Amino acid sequence: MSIEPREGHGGVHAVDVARAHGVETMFTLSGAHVFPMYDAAVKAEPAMPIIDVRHEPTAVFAAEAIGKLTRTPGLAVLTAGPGVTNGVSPIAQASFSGSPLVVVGGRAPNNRWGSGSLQELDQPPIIESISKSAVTATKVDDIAPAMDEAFTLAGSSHRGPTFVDVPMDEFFNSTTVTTPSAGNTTAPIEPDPDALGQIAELIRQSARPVLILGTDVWADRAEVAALHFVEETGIPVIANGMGRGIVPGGHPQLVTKARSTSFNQADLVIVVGTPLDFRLGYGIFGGKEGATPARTVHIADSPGQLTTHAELAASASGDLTLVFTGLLDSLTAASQHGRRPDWSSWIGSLQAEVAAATQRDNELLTAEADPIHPARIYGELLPRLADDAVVIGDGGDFVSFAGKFVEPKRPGGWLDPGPYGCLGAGMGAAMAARIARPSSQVVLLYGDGAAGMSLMDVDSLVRHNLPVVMVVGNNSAWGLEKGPMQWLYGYDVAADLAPQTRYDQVVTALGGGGEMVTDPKEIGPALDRAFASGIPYLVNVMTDVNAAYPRATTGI
Ligand SMILES: Cc1ncc(C[n+]2csc(CCOP(=O)(O)OP(=O)(O)O)c2C)c(N)n1
Ligand SMILES: [Mg+2]
Repeated sequence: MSIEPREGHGGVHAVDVARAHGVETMFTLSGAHVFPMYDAAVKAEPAMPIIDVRHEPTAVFAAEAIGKLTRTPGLAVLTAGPGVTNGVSPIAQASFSGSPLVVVGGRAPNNRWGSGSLQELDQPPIIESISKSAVTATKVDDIAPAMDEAFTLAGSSHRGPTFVDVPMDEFFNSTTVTTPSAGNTTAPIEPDPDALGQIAELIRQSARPVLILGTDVWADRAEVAALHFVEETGIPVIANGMGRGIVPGGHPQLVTKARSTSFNQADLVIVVGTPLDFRLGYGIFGGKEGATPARTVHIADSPGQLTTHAELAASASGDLTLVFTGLLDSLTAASQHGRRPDWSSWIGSLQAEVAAATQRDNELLTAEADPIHPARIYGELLPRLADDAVVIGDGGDFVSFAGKFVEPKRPGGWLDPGPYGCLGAGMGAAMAARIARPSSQVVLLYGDGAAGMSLMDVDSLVRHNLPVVMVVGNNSAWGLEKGPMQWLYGYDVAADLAPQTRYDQVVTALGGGGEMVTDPKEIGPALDRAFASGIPYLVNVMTDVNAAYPRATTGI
């Protein structure tokens, strides 16, 4: 890719590079330090849409979610000082989730540096530890190369956020630029064939293997190769993060509902594209009551992602499509010599467990309880979800229930808080989903606590005509903190929210629609009205604060 020589101010060059890297939308909240970005976006041909929000985290969460959904880096533009520091949590989330994201910061002018001009803050040192790179484009001529590098780095495995700030005087300066670019990403990393051979051998020897597919399988565009591998080998699968939907919900090899049995009884667990963190028992599977734990294999999209704490039987890193095809080739070559493993009884026992769990789930999904059990909301939502729906979780227990009940039919449509667990990410993600998937349902599942962090940005949904359906599981509490505090201390504090707050009326006041629901039978019709409304619409369901999520992990 090469950009024609062009005369213009710094913003023109920054927007040119962003567009060359596939950026279609800019997310921002105004500040004079970054006006050149707006001027360039408005005058670009065609103009680049600017989605301006009411609080910077929403802009950065939106850009991060564009990265997650489209696998092309999203772009957020933050004004100097407080604009940039308001972006810290979402940038950290992008780092934890491996989301491709470029953040452009305004910066106090060079010609005043050290004299105390407005918002004079050296920002890269603040962002450095939560990004792949954080640099200042010191001169107008540095802007295009710095942006080009930021996009290439953000979009290359292991993906993540990058940051470039530009001194205001240089941003407004003009220059002529020709930017050579190697393209969006660096070359794919070839996995080591010997490592793949070793893993294939472990799989062949295994009587009870389980494969875990995580976010990076999607992020690395390996979902087709992964499903092919799964179907060719017959291996049971558990999905994690954006790995959900790669093996479609209802597939006979998807045993997420038999998660604990799978982990406890497996003799080999192969984890692909996700860290061995608290969500996966730190990489220790089984081994309870003197039993032998499973052997663990870790496969990552790049060497830096491989675990340093867990004991591994083998590991490999590199482009995940090459990993899956390499593993399958190795297994197929061996099975031609009559050594194809037979896991049918293992799969059969897990399927029986899945069927039993589905039966148990059904009782909760249809619960008539008063106050409403949060699971009933999912009982009503699931049959109304199209295969290409984008479902976003932002909250505590209410979102954990979503994780339990929603099994996406396609990959790339499930956005959860990820290992950073940052409340407040949902509104930006919903904005991004509406833009990236214009014809899909977009459903934002909000805990009432989480809703309070971003609900004012319904104003942005309305101004920019971005209809999404919001569903609040309103238990009048920070439920995921209230329960544990009760358990630890026998009392709780700082965990209650006002009873029956009318979040639906907040949305109505901001120009959307909504309604409150207290009767379980009314949830379904309310959701139908929400999907049919064509405006930002919030269904505010009063739920039972005592119906806590039955949690197996604490995150510690
Ligand atoms: C930014 C941020 N602040 C605080 C927390 C700690 N936290 C985790 S879950 C939770 C409660 C969430 O409450 P709500 O959104 O109402 O969902 P519920 O658990 O009640 O279903 C809190 C406060 C967090 N994860 N992120
Ligand atoms: Mg709550």
